[in-house]
Amino acid sequence: LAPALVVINEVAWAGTASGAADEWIELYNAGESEAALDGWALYEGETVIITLSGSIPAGGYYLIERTDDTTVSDIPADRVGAFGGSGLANTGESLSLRTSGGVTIDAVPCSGGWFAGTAGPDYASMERISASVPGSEPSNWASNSGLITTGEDAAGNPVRGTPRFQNSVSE
Ligand SMILES: [Ca+2]
Ligand SMILES: [Ca+2]
Repeated sequence: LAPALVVINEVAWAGTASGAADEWIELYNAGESEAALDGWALYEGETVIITLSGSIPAGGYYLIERTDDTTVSDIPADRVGAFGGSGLANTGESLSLRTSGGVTIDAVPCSGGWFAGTAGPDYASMERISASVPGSEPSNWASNSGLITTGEDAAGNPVRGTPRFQNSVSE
């Protein structure tokens, strides 16, 4: 069986202009078939920060919003959770995506600092450039350009990112 080609595709680790706790993460299925996510989880280090459910169609996106579904107010979340309570530290986290069997599908090791993205005043997300280049490669990530954005935050401001949409820096 070919490994699933689901990747961590975008990380809004700083939150939004509406609230620093309004973090969100996007997954992307770069494979040619639907991926079932039941039993999968996102980790910070060895700690589960959210369990996943449902599925992602081939070429589809999966939006995880922290706190509640109004983090990206005009786009429905696929999953909502507390991200382990303390959320994503602005100083960096080591993120990984693991299957129900505990197999690591993708890893974004940023415990020493995020590869891209900005805190206030822009709150630009960290976008992956290519799904076929490892998430552990720092040069495979860039801050949202601001030229292509989707969604609004809880206060109606444009989100500086592309939740549930192709990344602005995507090849
Ligand atoms: Ca939402
Ligand atoms: Ca995106």
